[in-house]
Amino acid sequence: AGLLKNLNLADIMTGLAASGKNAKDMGAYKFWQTQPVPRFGEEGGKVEEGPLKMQKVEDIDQEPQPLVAGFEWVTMDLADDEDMKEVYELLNGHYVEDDEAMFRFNYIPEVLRWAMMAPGWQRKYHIGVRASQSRKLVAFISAVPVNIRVRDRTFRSSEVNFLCVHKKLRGKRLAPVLIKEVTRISNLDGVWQGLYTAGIVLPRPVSTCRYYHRALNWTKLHACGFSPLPNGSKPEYQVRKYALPEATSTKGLREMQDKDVGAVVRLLTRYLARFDMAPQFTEEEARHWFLPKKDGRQVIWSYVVEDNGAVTDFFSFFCVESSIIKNNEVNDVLRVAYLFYYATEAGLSEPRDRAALKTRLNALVNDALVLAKKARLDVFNALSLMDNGLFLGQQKFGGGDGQLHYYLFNYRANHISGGVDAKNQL
Ligand code: MYA
Repeated sequence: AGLLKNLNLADIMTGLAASGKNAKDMGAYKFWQTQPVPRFGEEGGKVEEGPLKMQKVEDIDQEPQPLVAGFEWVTMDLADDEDMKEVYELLNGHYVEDDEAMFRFNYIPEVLRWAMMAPGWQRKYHIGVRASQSRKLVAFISAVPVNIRVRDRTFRSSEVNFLCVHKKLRGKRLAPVLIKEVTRISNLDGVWQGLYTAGIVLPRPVSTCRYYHRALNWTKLHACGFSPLPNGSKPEYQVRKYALPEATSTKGLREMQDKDVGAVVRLLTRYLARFDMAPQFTEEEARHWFLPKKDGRQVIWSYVVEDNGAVTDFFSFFCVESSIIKNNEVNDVLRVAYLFYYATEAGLSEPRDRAALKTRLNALVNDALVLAKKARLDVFNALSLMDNGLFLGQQKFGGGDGQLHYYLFNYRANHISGGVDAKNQL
């Protein structure tokens, strides 16, 4: 079993830095030990899955918790260019970095809008904190609604992302206040569960994945310090190793269009049913998350294979840039592709034919690499989830040192093992 969407654009870098080193005893989680999340030390054995705490909307505070003097709550208007610029600048200066500060995310407004203005979004979930005098935006948290299925139960939850506190205000317990506020707003809407990912260890991951990277433009990755030259190798050899064909190879492959949305949702729903945890997409959501928009910079690429009028395969990837920083100066950007959802009839045949699935996924992902390279992306990232173990090795992805932990808020679930380590050995 595997899971889920690697949507949390935020955590690629924290992931690189984490690997469990942040774990502490339960008692040391002063905030998290007060929250409805499973505790460390209670793992093992099968538990009954479901909400940890039941509440009523009438009992939820109508007003936010007051902030310390000098700060005030605001909701940001991401449709407004000025507000968008402020969120963009806060995140770019203060969001997730790698340990050596070599790369910093460059979240262009197109990506922020895609991630935070998904179907069902409401402005009240774009929560900011301003310094009262300077009016400066100093902290932010956001959520979009998602229907998440864990095994055979589906529930609505708030998918929380872009939690960020200005570097000068760190360590002042502002993050718990932001988390409580997004919880309160969700609760007033009758939403009692949350979904989030982080590179750091918190009580208590429902699943943990590893990052894998596949060079598309090795020369650039090497020049900026992302890819080392392996001992005994030569640059020409690395370039040859990662070379890709000029054209895709799958017959019937084409860009996804609006007319494909229904077929893609049906195929994806059947495919995702094979995993223990997955979002459930409506057509409106699939249109938002998958259909490439041609105005502005492209964020998402999606392709289908059409065979005799039927959609038999689907894959998608999105791009988030990272600034390459040298001597505190931004010299260039790394264009990073992230494998998003995919589905194929090859995984759905009865009886299950793993060899056929492996062959098909390798062909599709190889085409994804070709298309990402054509789009001038520099590296292709994927996580150890879904059926990725069937192609990561063959497609020359290398394991990164980062992990990504998946969390559920107010929902107790048995551990879900990642696709690669469990069944799909590389
Ligand atoms: S993950 C990305 C998080 N952002 C970054 O890493 C950007 C760079 N870092 C920062 O901006 C700050 O360091 C942050 C913490 C804001 C992260 N998730 O205010 P503090 C706990 C959850 O003194 P600061 C993403 O966006 C920490 O363990 N908790 O700390 C998903 C401690 O609690 P405890 C975290 O460093 C976010 C407390 O905060 C995280 O100034 C999902 C310290 O607070 C973290 N990533 O600020 C949020 N980092 O004492 C949860 C630290 O117990 C959503 N902490 O150890 C839950 C679901 C809610 C919806 C429910 C609906 C019903």
